[in-house]
Amino acid sequence: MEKQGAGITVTQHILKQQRENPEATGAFTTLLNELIVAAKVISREVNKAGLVDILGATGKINVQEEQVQKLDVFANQIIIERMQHIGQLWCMVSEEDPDLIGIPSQYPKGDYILLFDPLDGSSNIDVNVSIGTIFGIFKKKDSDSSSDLLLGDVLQPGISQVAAGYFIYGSSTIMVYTTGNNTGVHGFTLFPSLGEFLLSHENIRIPEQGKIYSINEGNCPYWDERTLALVDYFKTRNKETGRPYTSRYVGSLVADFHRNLLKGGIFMYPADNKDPKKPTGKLRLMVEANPLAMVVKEAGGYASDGHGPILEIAPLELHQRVPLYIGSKKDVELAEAFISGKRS
Ligand code: P6P
Repeated sequence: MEKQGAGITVTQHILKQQRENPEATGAFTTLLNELIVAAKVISREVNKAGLVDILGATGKINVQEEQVQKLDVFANQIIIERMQHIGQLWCMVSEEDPDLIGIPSQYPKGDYILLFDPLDGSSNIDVNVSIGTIFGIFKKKDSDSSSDLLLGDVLQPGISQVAAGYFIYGSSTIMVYTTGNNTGVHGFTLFPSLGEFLLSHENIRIPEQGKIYSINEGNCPYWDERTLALVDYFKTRNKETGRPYTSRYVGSLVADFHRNLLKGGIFMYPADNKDPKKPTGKLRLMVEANPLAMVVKEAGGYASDGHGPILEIAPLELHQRVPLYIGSKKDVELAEAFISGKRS
């Protein structure tokens, strides 16, 4: 076990990447460092949630028509309050808020747009299952410099993200992020005694093919024939293709994604006819699928909506939902072949 004080902090890692990027101005470093502070505050609250009255639901419903947990509200407020004054953001997008979140006039604005799911998996908060924060960062389009907050500035395809990552609040608090352009995917573990994230997973690469499939099989009555055939494929015995796969499903996207990123495998949340208002599945393009799609692509994996790359979807609205197949490249390509009808 490395002695406590050793190890590269995430701040040192970000600064090193800044030095290696000739166009870097330090703005991005400031942004990421402040987000890390917000995550440390959320981590502390999540870890003591069982001891204070911050468990349970608020009795409110969010724009996703989901029960709002007290920790959801806390996490959302912490990120907004910490990030709005750093002078690097044009605006923010939160899963918890229906509209764009502007920067109050007393603070300077910047060119970055932060999109986030403040506490993903919140239905697991009260049962001590890992939950997390997912984030993606765009640069504002070089549209006219009007100070108007334009949705067009934000509705960019995931391929335009300049960075993405997540924090997992579980047995330990881990941060995983990438700035793309072959800089790799790197993981850092929070040492509470130091208050620092130290490099623990350098240059994460996802296995090209896995042995794990993650999906909520309780939804199978609502799937179409192609989805049923795909899931049945992973469950069918076939020695040369290493099947049946093992089923692992926590119900927290960040936890299921992180396990498959490290071990290999595929996470699926297909379109279903369970809720006529959500025909394209439950997960959100802008604050969940796009950030994780950037991470997995940089780690050698792939993310699809069943017909093509998640990162190439031109968003039409802020809280657009998409079917999500994400993980090991070969497994996701196979899923895409089933869902698009190229194979059965
Ligand atoms: P289901 C959590 O509420 C979440 O948004 C993701 O974290 C998770 O992958 C998914 O929903 C679980 O949904 O329908 O399987 O409970």
